[in-house]
Amino acid sequence: MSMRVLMVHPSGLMYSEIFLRLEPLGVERVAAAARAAGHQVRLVDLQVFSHDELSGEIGEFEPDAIGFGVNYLANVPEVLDLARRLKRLRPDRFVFMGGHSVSFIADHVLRQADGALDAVVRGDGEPIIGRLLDAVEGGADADDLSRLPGVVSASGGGPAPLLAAGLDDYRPARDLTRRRRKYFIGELDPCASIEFTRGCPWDCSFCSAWTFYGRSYRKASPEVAAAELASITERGVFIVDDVAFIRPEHGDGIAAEIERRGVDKDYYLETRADVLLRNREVFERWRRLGLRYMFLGIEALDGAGLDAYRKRVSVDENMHAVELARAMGIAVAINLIVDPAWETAQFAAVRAFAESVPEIVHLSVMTPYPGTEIWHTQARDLVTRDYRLFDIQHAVLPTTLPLPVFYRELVKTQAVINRKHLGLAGLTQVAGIAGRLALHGQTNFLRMLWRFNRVYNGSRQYADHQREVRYELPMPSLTGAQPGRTDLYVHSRPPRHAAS
Ligand code: B12
Ligand code: SF4
Repeated sequence: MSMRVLMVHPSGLMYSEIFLRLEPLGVERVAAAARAAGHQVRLVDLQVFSHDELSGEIGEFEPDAIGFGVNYLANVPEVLDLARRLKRLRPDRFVFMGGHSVSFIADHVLRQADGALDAVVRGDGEPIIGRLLDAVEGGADADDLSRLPGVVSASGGGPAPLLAAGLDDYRPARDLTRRRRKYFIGELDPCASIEFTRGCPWDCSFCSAWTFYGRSYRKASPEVAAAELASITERGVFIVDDVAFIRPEHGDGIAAEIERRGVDKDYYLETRADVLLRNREVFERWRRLGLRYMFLGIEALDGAGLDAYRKRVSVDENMHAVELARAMGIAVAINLIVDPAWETAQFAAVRAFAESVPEIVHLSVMTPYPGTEIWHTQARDLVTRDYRLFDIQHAVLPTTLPLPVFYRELVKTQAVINRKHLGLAGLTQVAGIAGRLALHGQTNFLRMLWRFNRVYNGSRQYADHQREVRYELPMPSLTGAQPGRTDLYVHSRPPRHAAS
């Protein structure tokens, strides 16, 4: 016996799709585990398929179960509307969700779905998906489902989610994602994604990566990671780890396997300044293997800001890391967090900084998410709970500047940064890259260059606040005080052997 299962990844957000669109790795991994449990699985990624095409797929495949990946709060309204429509069409079909964001607000989303959603899976999907689908196939009701680890149903939630013991058991079901040539990041076009490690041992106050995994840290074995890389057809590879190469021996181990197999790719990764400085040789080795782009979460240009975010690095370390990456010939993107309290002087200072360095400077607006510490300490002031605005491109906390002026300053700063990269100096280089990619039929990068001015528009961002709100985030627990660490965790701390 087996079920027909359709896994669905929601649409991309306009504000992130300018620079990149990436394969839905989490959904692919859950799909692989469902398939290994004997079920027939298909996958539709709404980043590259339309809602009409999803309906067509459902009509043809007639799935018994439909599972949505909800890593992003901003996607919750779309997914809730889809769940309601699908349930209306066939009430006996099992509709469920899983993923990062929904894990923190499972009860709330279930209530908002008003019966259209049968279950939410919290935490890692691989260890539980087989048991969940088997239970559904066997006729489990809401009570039975709520007894499965990490599963929340109308009857509530039962035991804590299971933590996958390691990352080696399932390879993402990449064969199920169609239109793969639409996945890209900048000029890595097309681009696949891969996961070498899961979790983060730091504890920044604005981030939910560490709370999701209970500060655990798991690694794929170098042999398995390199074999997976070798099986990827795309030349570009985005390493999704929150902080790449924390453990130098792990980065070296994978590098050795890549060298042994002669895998030739271009890589993009994200890491921290202190990790880069500490493990410089590993990054140099990866540079030789094809590491071309690096995203560094610098977050603030002053010590007070870094302390407030509990980043645990100094301004000096941050700047040294940028210089080091630059000297290695790696193209660096720096992230800075925009505090809604900023006035025009702070925006001007960031513009001056952005123009003084060759790096790409990316801005994200400080946003309290459920699962972060600042959700408990700062969310009391939220000016909106509209899910769609929780995409770190909108201000959901009160701004010191009038909101339209805040967006004008934000967009002006982003435009300066964009002009710098698409300005005269960069244009010849960019034209060369775009031309080369177009010759190979890859036009994602080219299209990205034209989209910026259409998408980044202060009036449009302000207008986003005026839309009718149908779904809102839950009220935060307004303690104002710092919550206990473990109270924020989706996964409790792993047993010793799993953490290593
Ligand atoms: C790669 C990535 C992206 C990619 C998206 C790729 C894609 N299409 O999936 C890009 C770069 C586009 C992206 C963009 C954004 N991202 Co992002 N992203 C990540 C990152 C680094 C890795 C995700 C990943 O692939 N992980 C590996 C896979 C295997 O894990 P997973 O997806 O979590 O899946 C597991 C479980 O969640 C669960 N699961 C997942 N789906 C499903 C579905 C079902 C049915 C079930 C049962 C289980 C299940 O099982 C999986 C296996 O265990 C995460 C951080 C992280 N470590 O997870 C941030 C993260 C998810 N992103 C974040 C943010 C803020 C964003 C943006 C809003 C930022 C922005 N404005 O640019 C945008 C919005 C994206 C959008 N909606 O279009 C935040 C989420 C915060 C929040 N609470 O909402 C995170 C946690 C980063 C952080 N440190 O804060 N992101
Ligand atoms: S911001 Fe980076 S270092 Fe800090 S907790 Fe999140 S993933 Fe870890």
